[in-house]
Amino acid sequence: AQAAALDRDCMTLSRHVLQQLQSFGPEAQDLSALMNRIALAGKLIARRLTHAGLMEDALGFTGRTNVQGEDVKRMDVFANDVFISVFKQSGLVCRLASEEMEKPYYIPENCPVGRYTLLYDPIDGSSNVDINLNVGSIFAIRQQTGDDVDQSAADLLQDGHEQIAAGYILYGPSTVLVYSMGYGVHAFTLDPSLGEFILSSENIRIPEHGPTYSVNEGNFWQWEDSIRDFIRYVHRHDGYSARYSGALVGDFHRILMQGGVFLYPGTVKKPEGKLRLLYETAPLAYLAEQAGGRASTGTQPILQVVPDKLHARTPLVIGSSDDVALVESFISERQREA
Ligand code: P6P
Repeated sequence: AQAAALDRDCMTLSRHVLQQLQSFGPEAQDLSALMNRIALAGKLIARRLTHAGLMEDALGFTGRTNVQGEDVKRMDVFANDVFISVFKQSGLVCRLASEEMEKPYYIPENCPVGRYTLLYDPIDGSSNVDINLNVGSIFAIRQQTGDDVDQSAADLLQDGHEQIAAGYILYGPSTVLVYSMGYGVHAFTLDPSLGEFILSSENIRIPEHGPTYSVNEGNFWQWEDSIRDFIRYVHRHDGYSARYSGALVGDFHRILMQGGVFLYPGTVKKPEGKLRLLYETAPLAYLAEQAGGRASTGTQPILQVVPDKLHARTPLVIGSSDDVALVESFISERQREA
């Protein structure tokens, strides 16, 4: 048993990535190093979050608004800067595209053979930071196509099948890193005493159905009728319970591990919804499909959506295949009546 425990403690993130990419050849080294840098970013952010309440300028707002028109919190800026610092000298990526930056950050002198771009939401759910509830970082890795001399990053405006890896870091009671490179979904728990992310769940599968529906019912009267039809259905039927934390990563992680469905629908005023495609809904959709679940806008798979701009938004219905299909059935029913 001791030997088994030691073996488990030795299954670190970088070893797991190399195992997954055995057939990839030299690219495997780059991707393993890249994932290791993401893990370093996660550790730096987790460390700051743990001490934020004890530091002068870690919590609260900066007074600025970001490209999304949202108030920027000090932790948003810190986490964004962490990813840039971690990758600046790494020689692993050419560009970083973030929710917190209007344009991507270019690192041309370090543009490697793989020509990777890191897309990320450095702190998702930052409204939870000041009340010590879970927040997360979401990331996706794509390969640059073309040389983007005008730095328009137009090659990023492609569908989610262009992602070669995706994942998130959940800063909760423990810090958990979840990723997939197309060979299943795997979770690692940070062992602070080792400073290593150790494999804790391998080949995670989303159950076909789950008891949770996760949505902000405060928007009930802003939605299309079809979403209200779905909510009325779950209210009337046993076996469903509502869970909503206001932070996407934690709400999705519950669905990934236990099944159910998370929704952030569009509203009549904002049919495209609130969540951003390239660094929120597409990475999570990649994971959901890798884990045997589904992710749709309500009418088409998220991974088929081609963004018209870097910060494009999509509605999101994600989780157990049966539960996503149930939501879609209410949407198609209303479309038939229209
Ligand atoms: P609402 C956080 O701001 C976020 O981007 C996601 O993490 C979360 O799921 C959603 O917005 C919460 O939005 O409108 O329910 O407060």
